[in-house]
Amino acid sequence: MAEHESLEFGKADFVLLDNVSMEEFMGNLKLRFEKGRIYTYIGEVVVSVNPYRAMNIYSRDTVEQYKGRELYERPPHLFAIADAAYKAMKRRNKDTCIVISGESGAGKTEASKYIMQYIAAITNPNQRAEVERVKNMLLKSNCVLEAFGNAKTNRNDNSSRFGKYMDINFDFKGDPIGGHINNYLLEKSRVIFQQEGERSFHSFYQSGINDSADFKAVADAMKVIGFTVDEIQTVYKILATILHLGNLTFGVDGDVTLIENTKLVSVIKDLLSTKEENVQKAMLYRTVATGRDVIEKQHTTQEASYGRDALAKAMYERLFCWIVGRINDIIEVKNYDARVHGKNTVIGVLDIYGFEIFQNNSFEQFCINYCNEKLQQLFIQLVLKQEQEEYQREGIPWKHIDYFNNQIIVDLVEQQHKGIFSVLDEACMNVGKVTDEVFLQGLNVKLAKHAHFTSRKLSPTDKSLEFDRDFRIRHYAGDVAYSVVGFIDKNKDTLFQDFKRLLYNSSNPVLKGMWPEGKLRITEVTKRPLTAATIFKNSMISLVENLASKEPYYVRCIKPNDVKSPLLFEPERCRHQVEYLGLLENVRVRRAGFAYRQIYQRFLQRYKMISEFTWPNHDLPSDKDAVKKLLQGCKFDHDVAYGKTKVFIRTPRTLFSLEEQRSEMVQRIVIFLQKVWRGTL
Ligand code: AOV
Ligand code: MG
Repeated sequence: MAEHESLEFGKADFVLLDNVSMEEFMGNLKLRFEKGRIYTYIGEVVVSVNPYRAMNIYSRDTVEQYKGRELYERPPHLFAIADAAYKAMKRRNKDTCIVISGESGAGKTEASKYIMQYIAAITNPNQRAEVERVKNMLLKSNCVLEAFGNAKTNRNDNSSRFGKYMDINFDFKGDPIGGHINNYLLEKSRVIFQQEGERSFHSFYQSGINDSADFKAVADAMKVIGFTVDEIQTVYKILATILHLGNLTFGVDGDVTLIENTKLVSVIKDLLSTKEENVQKAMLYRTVATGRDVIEKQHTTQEASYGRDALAKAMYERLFCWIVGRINDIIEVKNYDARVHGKNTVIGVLDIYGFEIFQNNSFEQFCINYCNEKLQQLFIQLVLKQEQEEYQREGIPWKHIDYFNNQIIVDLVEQQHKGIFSVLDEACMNVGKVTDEVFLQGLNVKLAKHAHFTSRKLSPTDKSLEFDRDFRIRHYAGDVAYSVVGFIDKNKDTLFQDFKRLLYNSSNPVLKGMWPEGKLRITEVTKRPLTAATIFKNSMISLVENLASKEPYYVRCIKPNDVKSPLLFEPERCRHQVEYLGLLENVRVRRAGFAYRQIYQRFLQRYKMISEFTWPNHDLPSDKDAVKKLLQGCKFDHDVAYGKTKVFIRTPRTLFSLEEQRSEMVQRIVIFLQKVWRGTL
């Protein structure tokens, strides 16, 4: 329990609630939010409510207050959890990770930045130049990735449109020596289409159009990270190409397909450092292998437009992955000899796109929401598992707490053969018709009886399903209707080989380097590359495996309202999030029933003054015996369990009582000492 806060701010840890009910939970959350206390614990989990205003709680001074302290010693804060993850890594030589979750706009990305900032601030006390360099790179890389991977959506002005997992590597002294970023499925369709009120990626607006201050920051960051002038120029050329592609239109003359605005082609060929005729040809023809023959087939205008859009999307996605790759080259751990210095350890920070529901939800939302299901599943497993393991390890009986297990939804999406991804992949491989409708029919057949799946066909009277081509999933965080339109295309994710060859044949070496597969001849191209769904699924499975192999720390973010207001706490919206995040269950498990636990020796350190057997020192055979004697003396014995290394206290009241006795004793001791000093005793 965080003791440096008065109760006027509510309970700093939800496990200290008198009753674990939704009402009390919400009451405490609201009270704290209104008092400007945006963080509250559930044991070691931080619950964070987005304040939507600048808070004066991230300064250097605050960092100092949290550095090296125990979680319960200071008011709840992200810094405390970052410190806990850092300490655990350093003390026990363990890899740890911080998993930040919550819906779109709840504050995940901001939280991840504060965590990084904290870690940067508390490390490298000796100011080693190499470590400073690494830290600077890690912080700067954020700025670049946000410019290229974030965009304004109707839920969040700075919404992450990719998933990001960043490892920070530390040497045996606990100083950062490098890092690695994994990025997950960028929502590239945004390049060619945005819903009303939304924008494309920030990067497009920083080409001197309006966000020019940001442009400078990004350009500077890229320079600092070590991108060459040629590389930076190529980046801007690619952005410009994509913008021009958006204006390219096609027409027909007789049976010939042609580009209407040929001037643009000339601009594009300069940007891509290639020949005009090459651009023309790639836009209007595709090379196909039929048996042993290779022929050139003219596009219809429709195919040409499709190709153009696919090119724009692919160029952007490739650019993004290339940027991540370049950053990784630069920040990867170098010159570290594990045989000399021991294993280097890692803190991973996960910041993904949050659960989202839009007016129109497509393949991307489906993937994003599946990703959130996976993380929720991990939370359920680890938070319960850890707790269970701790009780087991300490030899304390454990009682099961009921909670909604979303494994059923995870299976609905990813299960072999029956899952939605499998049905989608099958539909894509269909020899006959390959359409979104075929996919929907497949779903209707395979998932007709699934409790979390429905569609117009399966529930014809359901008014909430507006369109024939919608299916709906009952997610852990709410119902979402997805339109199947575009699923097949987005899943197949094809880019004509002609475009790859076009880019590979550029005389700009940076651009050429991004498209190595452009050197393949049509006959050498793999016919069935992995689908987008399969790639995403595999990456999620390995992400979860990776997180599960580390000691996890959790930040659960809550969005207080939908209008980005700093003062508004919408009770219904918040209650819904508390519900689906399983926070109440989290509290219950945490208290089931031990609200508090402490290693014997530390417990004594804190409370030894309240018992004659332990003050100032005890002569019992072990700290465990001393704690037993102390608690028996206070008549709290019935409320505690003695584990192998820790004492567990069931009800918060006992802890309050101990705290009260402690402050009384401390006061008496202080008065006594004052008397001694003044010589009045
Ligand atoms: P998200 O990462 O959870 O959404 P962000 O971290 O981008 O959400 O937060 C959204 C906005 O809320 C930020 O741009 C800030 O204006 C504000 N905000 C969040 N946390 C704080 C804070 N601690 N202090 C002040 N303002 C804050 V998404 O990426 O959409 O899932 O895909
Ligand atoms: Mg974000």
